[in-house]
Amino acid sequence: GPNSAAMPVPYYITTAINYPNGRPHIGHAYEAIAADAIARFQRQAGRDVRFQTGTDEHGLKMVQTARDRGVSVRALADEMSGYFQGMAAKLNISHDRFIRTVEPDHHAATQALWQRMADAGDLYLDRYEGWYSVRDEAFYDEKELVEGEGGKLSPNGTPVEWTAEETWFFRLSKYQQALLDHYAANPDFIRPESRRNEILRFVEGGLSDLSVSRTSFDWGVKVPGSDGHVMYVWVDALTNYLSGLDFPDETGNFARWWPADLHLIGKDIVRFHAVYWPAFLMSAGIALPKQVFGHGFVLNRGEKMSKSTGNIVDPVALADAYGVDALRYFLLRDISFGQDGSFSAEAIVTRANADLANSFGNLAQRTLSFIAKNLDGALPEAGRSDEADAVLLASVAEATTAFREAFADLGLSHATEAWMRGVFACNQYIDVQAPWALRKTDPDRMHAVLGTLVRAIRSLAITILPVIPESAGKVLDQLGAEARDHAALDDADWYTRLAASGFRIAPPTPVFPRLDLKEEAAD
Ligand code: ME8
Repeated sequence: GPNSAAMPVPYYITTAINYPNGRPHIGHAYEAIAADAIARFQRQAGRDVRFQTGTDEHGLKMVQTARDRGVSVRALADEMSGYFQGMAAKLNISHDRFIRTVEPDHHAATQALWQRMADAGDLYLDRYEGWYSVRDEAFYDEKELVEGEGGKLSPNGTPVEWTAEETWFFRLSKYQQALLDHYAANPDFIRPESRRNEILRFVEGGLSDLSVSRTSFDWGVKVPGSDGHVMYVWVDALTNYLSGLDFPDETGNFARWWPADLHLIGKDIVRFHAVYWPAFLMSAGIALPKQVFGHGFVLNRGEKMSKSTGNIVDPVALADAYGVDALRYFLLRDISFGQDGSFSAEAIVTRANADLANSFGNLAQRTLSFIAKNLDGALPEAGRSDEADAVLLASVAEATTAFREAFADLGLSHATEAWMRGVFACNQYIDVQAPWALRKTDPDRMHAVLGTLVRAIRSLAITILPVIPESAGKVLDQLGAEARDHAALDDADWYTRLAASGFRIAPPTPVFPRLDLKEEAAD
């Protein structure tokens, strides 16, 4: 019927917007890469994807960093936001929108949201006295603080300072039950489970009203009708997810993509996304995002990265040294998604060599160069098939299906692990079938083996595209494989069509070089 024409279903995914008070580090790269892989996967699945990332440029941390460096806050924001945009370009991030919170439209959107919360009766003026961590840009209750060497610290171990000023408050306490009801009715709203439990405990413990404006500095979004007040940076930061869709215009992009399917963020900012944000949205009468996923932290050889220990690693330098796809593959394969994980240059090299260069790369290179050399690049003919061919193609189909199932559920490392099972099956097959030996003794059988491998390599390359888009794309180019979405995996006729087109495989350039550890990048 007229309604059955495949109308692509929208999918809106966002990363956190990063504080540009310094250059991007590997944690920022990790989040961007994970979100990008998910966005690419959903596009392959036929979804109409919108993917947003950006920089969060207001707040006291920016003000203080600019003061320390002796530059204007805007100059600091412009320079550092540029590095984040450069990182996204370098890492092959396929975002549709890079939002900066200094943009005038974002200010207007945030003021519109504020006005709705005011209209709902949820904002009131009072005096705030309490603890604030500039590093976390967060207020903390006395009971949450821990005693550190130099005084009180936030639960994240960051310094807190006593703050006392007149501010606007948001009636967060009013939303305690509504939030708990929402978590109960939507068990997947907060993932993974550990984060969900943490948030449940926090909200069950009672919510205080939230101070949502500041008067001691003016770098931020102005509170409408309240001279001297700028909004608390998290009010404006969270609103980026709406302003990127042209809110308060609720037609166009907003109508198409809101509510978001996934806010992908790190574990340290789940409270802002799973408590404050839904409460603001409820107050403003706006639908809630479908899911908040708090991924784990990337640690440098098991250590937390910090400016003071000087162990912050520049992801662009790492990508230059080892290749973008080696870095992407390593981060998504070696870190169990949702948990913390460790990284080191050695670990990247070891993983990329084992899985990409020696396994998948070698498989593609051996097969394609053999065809280029011995069949003059023509696609192998049907030949004499054997049960082993069907068994291999079934193992590969099983691996690619397992990849898709795990990936759709954000089991990114399990997905990649499943994919490798398909690669191993191919390498076993090629060793047992030994097509090079069949060239003289049984060319008919050789054709069947090579044709089976071409099919398997294409499926594996399409499947791994979201993780390593550039190199998997090159393998598919070498194979003449044009369609690259999930539907292409089920297209049984492509091989015959390609063969009939007269396509020839050219002598291939290796796509996955063997990596060596580089001294400079290892530190
Ligand atoms: O939190 N490993 O910005 P941010 C993995 N502006 N992820 C990490 C990480 C690490 N070592 N360090 C940080 C902010 N992240 C706010 C967000 S959103 C409306 C506003 C993650 O630059 C962190 O968890 O401190 C967050 O998701 C993102 O990087 C940006 O952190």
